Amino acid sequence: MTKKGQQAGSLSRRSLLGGAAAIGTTAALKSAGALEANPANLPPNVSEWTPYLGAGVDANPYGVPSEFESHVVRRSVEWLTASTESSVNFTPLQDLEGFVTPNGLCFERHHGGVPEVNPVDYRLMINGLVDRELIFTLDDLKRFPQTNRFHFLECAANGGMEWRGAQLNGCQYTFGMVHNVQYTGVKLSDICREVGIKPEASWVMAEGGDSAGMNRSIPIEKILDDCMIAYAMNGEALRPEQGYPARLVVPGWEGNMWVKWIRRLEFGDMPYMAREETSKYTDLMEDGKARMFTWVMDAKSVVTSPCPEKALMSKGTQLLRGLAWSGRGKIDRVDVSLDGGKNWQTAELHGPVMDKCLTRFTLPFEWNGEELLVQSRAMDETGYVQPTIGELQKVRGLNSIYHNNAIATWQVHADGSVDNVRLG
Ligand SMILES: Nc1nc2c(c(=O)[nH]1)N[C@H]1C(S)=C(S)[C@@H](COP(=O)(O)O)O[C@H]1N2
Ligand SMILES: [Mo]
Repeated sequence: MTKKGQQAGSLSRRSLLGGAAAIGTTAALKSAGALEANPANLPPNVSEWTPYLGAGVDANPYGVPSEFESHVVRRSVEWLTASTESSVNFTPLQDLEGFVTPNGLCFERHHGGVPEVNPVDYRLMINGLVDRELIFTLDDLKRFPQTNRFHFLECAANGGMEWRGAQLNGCQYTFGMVHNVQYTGVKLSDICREVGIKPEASWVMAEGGDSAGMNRSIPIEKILDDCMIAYAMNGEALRPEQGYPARLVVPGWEGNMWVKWIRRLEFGDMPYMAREETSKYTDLMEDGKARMFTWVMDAKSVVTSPCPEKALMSKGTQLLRGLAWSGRGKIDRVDVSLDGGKNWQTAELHGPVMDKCLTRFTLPFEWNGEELLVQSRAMDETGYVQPTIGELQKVRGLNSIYHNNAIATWQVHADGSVDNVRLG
């Protein structure tokens, strides 16, 4: 077993996490006031906020979280990308409950910054092997029949830094390139009916309106199956970071294909071999060849508490929390181990358990100060079982970056603090 950081050479925990390193530790919680209550506010006293009128209804025309939740934010890792415009940040999974990611906390990944798209000037153009090449306004899209679906979006690079050993000491940094919202929009099969697809059309090239002009090829079967153009998330307009005013939704498939600020769909009869599916988002194997078009995100899970940011604060009964998901369908079962994979217990799944959607699980356990090696293992409705990193590396070798869905291990120490470690 090696500890985080050991294989990362000069990468110290401090430099990786900066100010965020202490979050979740006893010291940080103390300084945030979370542990040391003011006795004057406690029963049977009248708390200081009780005798006075509170803020009025106009204080926050658009509501924001309590100031005591200000540590619940997206975070980025400085050395991961060259600039903020071509960068990524991470969802604070360890601070969320249920299975919905709040819009302001959805991780962001963009290759050319967030464009400011005026919805009045927004257009979606359809061209290529169709009977009628059409250009839709946003209002046109909103006149189509509507579909509402919860789906996770995971970047294929999620956990990519962990292939060769535990590096980033946090649930947020090792698993946070995933979010899960309810999308409202139009099924692409309905748009296809409107434009009429020629029989020889077998691929669609989806192109973004950002400065990266990011594009991907998608097989027509997937387009007709469950892809959609979304114009809302969690009930409100898409956030600019997530592709306002419209993005492609490709359920269960790698996040890179979910083209944001979508401006064009071209129907063709071959893949377009775009940068993002040749140079990037391919998996380099041991023999020097790269796997291409590895679209589906296989079953994966993470324990969100305890985790490096969520130390155990007391002995006795604890409630372990986690999230599981699969790009192949519904989560069927999640098992949890507290001893590094020797013994497993089945966790409770909190419904609704939906297709290609995050599923919350919990498991109560007793803790009396002993060291734990906490793992979770997801199984989906196809029978697929989340692999160990050893099993994954046997097939994939050591060159991979993308598609790491291996079981992770959190080591809980006697003082309740938690580290990301590599077993095996
Ligand atoms: N137009 C455009 N679409 C894009 C990107 C981009 O840079 N430009 N990034 C892709 C990548 S790599 C991912 S993982 C997802 C991230 O979606 P999010 O920002 O909503 O998390 O968007 C994808 N769609
Ligand atoms: Mo991505």
